[in-house]
Amino acid sequence: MRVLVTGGAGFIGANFVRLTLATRPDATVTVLDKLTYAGNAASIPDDPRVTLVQGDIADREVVDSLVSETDLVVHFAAESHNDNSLTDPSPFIHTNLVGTFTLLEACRAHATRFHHVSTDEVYGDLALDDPGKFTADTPYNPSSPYSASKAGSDLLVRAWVRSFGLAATMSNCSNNYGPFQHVEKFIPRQITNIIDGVRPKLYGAGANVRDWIHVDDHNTAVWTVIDAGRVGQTYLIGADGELSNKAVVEAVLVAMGQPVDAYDHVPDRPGHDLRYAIDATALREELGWAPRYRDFATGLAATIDWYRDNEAWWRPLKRETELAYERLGR
Ligand code: NAD
Ligand code: TDX
Repeated sequence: MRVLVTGGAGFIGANFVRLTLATRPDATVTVLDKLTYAGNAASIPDDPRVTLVQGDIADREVVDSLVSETDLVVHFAAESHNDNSLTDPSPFIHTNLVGTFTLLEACRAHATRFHHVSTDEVYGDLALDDPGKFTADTPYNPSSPYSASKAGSDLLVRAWVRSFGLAATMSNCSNNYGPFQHVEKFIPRQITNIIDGVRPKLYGAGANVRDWIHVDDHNTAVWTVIDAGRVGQTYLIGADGELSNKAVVEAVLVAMGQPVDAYDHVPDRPGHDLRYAIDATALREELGWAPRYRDFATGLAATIDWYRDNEAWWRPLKRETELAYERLGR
């Protein structure tokens, strides 16, 4: 099976490529990645079954040619960081909307199977005391330019399924953590700050809740949906991992042998979503998927070890990332 992975040099995509090589002996993988600030060729394993093509998913010619030679497209490529979308939304519109449109058109032309990777942020946020969680029936209500552009990309996929009969599935996942995540994101930022002797930074009071899932569990779920999901269907992916940001910072500090209160509060993110929570019942009951990492502390400890052991991977990104946060006062 020839698999085209867009964004395969990014966090989740690179872990997906690794999982695919390890579990699918018949698969060959082509990664299409622009290698933006968030992409790193070093995240892709050196393997004869993998080819990296540096290119833009909004480039029609490149996309059409690669899609014509593939059996399955798994679409991870995106501008993915909320904070960046508040500073400059423009690349979010280009990649998440025009890029997804370009892929859809190529898949339509070549009748290629498509899987679209998306986020729970398209549903907006929940109150802290809301007993409910997001389901596939929750109305879209995105808050940031990032989540609005992802919501738009989801709707494009749905339209291509309905209007053109595209064989596509979709998944919306909660917050991922694990190896190869850019140090701009919450958990790796705090781990690498502590390694550098810098205090972690908590936005606002830290009451906001995220529903954490290990990246490998996200990716086994993506393969489950590709293998067994119904075409045209959206599956929500989550592992019942709700934690406040304050609880996460404290867990990182304790796991790294620091005092539990050795962090700073910094100004809050504008429009900051309060709480995300996924109801993954359909995925579990209809498709029989279950997460392997059921305990956040275990997954977090492995992730901390990975950042300790792989400083050469993240060190070149750290200074520039922190300078950008400094400019935002965060
Ligand atoms: P990331 O920012 O780590 O990686 C994105 C990758 O896409 C990078 O390698 C980048 O170079 C590439 N890319 C960006 N623009 C491109 C373009 N125009 N053409 C080709 N490649 C381009 O992101 P991630 O955290 O790995 O997220 C992957 C996907 O999963 C995204 O679609 C995101 O919305 C979704 N998602 C992420 C999370 C999370 O917690 N990180 C949760 C749910 C869903
Ligand atoms: O230094 C920080 N301090 C802090 O308190 C950073 C970087 C973040 N935060 C907070 C903001 C969020 O409530 O931590 C939480 C997580 O922040 P991010 O890592 O930026 O993730 P989030 O905005 O929740 O979005 C992530 O999950 C959904 C991914 O970046 C998205 O791509 C995905 O769609």
